[in-house]
Amino acid sequence: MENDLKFSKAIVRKPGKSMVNGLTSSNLGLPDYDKAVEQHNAYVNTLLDCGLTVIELEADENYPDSTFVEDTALLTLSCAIITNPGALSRRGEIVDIKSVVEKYYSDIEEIQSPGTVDAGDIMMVGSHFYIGLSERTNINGAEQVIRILHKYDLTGSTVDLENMLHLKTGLAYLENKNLVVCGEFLGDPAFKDFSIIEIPEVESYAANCVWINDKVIIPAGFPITKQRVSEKGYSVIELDMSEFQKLDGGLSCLSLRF
Ligand code: CIR
Repeated sequence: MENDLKFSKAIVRKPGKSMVNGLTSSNLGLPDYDKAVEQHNAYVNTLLDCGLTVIELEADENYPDSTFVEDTALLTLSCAIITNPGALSRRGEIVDIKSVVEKYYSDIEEIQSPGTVDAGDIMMVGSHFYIGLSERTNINGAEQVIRILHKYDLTGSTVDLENMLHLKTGLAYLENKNLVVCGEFLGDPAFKDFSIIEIPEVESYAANCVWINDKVIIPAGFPITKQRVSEKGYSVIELDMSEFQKLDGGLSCLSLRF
């Protein structure tokens, strides 16, 4: 495995009022826009506290799920890959994201139909990228990602998903070989060489947490996760994510870190 990398920047997008029309399977009710804005502000402040420069984009009311910027691009140390989101209602999000990413990357690649990819399905572990095959990311899209990665001396492999929305709904890499794992990924031989931090089903939402420069951000209200991640020596920051959870969105989904 590679040396730990340090992120210096993050791209985020403010939630829009249209977020109430976002895709969801959660049955937790409609998100409250004002509360979501507050939670998003707290998220941005936390990224700043972690030492990142935050590029904050204005809300885009045309795309109810556009605050979940993570799905629109894969940002690696060598290149950026603009995805082709699996949900039709999200496909147009990539146009604006591409224009932002172009300011920071000279090597930009794009996934082409019929390939579809949501980058929430891609987990970076050093120079290797695990790509979940989900309802959003198909094999054609995953193979395009792997081909592109090879051009830049990076590697990728696929992981089958049964129930989760995205790969990182149930996995989070915390560097130093530490991997947060929940649900269907527990016991998966693909992850046998990691030091596993198991998240019980009752706290499954907290499996989507984020490592930023040796701090780990987890959603508030998940004491077992907090304890298990803290025990590994990380400084843990908790954020209230209730309004984004209503749209199946987790902490990683709200930013592109690079
Ligand atoms: C969607 O279904 O696309 C959004 N409501 C949630 C996206 C969450 N993104 C992620 O897990 N990377």
